[in-house]
Amino acid sequence: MASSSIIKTIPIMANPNFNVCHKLELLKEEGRSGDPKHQEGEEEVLSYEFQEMLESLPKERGWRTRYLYLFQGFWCQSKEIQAIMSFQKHFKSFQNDVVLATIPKSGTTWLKALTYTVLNRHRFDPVSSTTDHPLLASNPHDLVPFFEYKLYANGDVPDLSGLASPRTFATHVPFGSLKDSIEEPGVKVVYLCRNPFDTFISSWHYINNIKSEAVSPVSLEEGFDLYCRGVIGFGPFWEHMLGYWKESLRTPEKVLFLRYEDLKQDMESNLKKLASFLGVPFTEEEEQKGVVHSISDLCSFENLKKLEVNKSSKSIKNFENRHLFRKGEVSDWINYLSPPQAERLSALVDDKLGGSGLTFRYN
Ligand code: PAP
Repeated sequence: MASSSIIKTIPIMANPNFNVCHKLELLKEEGRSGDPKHQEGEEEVLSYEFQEMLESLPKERGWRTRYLYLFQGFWCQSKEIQAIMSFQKHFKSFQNDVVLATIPKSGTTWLKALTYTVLNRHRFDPVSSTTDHPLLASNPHDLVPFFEYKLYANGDVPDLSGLASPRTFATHVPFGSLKDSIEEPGVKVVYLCRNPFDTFISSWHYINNIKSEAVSPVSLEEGFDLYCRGVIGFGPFWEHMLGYWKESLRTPEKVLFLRYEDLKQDMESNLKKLASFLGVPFTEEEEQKGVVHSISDLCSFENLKKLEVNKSSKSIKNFENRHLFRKGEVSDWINYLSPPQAERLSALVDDKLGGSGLTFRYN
């Protein structure tokens, strides 16, 4: 399907200078080598102008597509760039919009589940509605859509004006590339940060599970080197984290900065922080009724992982949901990184984030 849609959307004959081999390279890059199983859920609508722009960007070996491009100061795939450009051009924020931001593998799925459940708890009671809560039948990515993978994917321009308030979205885009789109007063951003060691290990596993067969696997050593050089989707990780961290210090009423490890250690006080920040604090009555505890349980790794929808269905970009629930632990990196690798990453974190006030717990 993709190859025929490409021929339709890219008028090769209209441009005599156009290099057909180069177009085929771009196809391979996206993992669409003509094999239909690599094409599921992906439409090819790259314009000439876009491809020219792409070719002007620095590029490096990609993790799950052939290349990552340096776009607006961060690394991402061509299809993501296309979606982000459409998002930046067309998205209009409303007062009360909520945007969940993460670098991949920091607990995005978990944050989506928690935020959706907190915001919708009067419609869907997390205490009593144990059988008909939307989280039991839908993956969190289907309840809180990404700008770049869902709403604006393929350069689409969705009509979001009719969505119920507060509209809740998600993104992996760094703060610098998001800020102009969320200037409306009252828009709130929740950033979830995870220690870079576990984020790397989680990314490495995930990408090798979902990548197309057309792209060779990334070894742990190679992936680690790319990660430490900042070459990972939406990275460098330190710039992603620092962007939101600094903004959370500058405008705490607009950006809430949460940590994965803190949620693991003390979910209830972090849930209260989240609900207050979103303008829907828990009442004493709710606390007594066990609402906070029920939300924590409903959204727990153990509960989400065992649901049928998360074992056998697909969500983001048609990838299998089961890969989103691997171990859900803090410090799994110890099982993978050698002492020299741990030293290298530790020194990098000190160098890039030292003095910022942003610190991590690794166990
Ligand atoms: P995404 O950015 O692609 O959406 P994301 O959800 O951030 O992925 O990352 C998945 C990680 O969060 C996995 O970590 P692991 O590889 O170290 O296991 C996954 O297990 C973890 N995760 C998913 N849901 C939960 C949850 N409810 N509680 C804790 N961790 C979770």
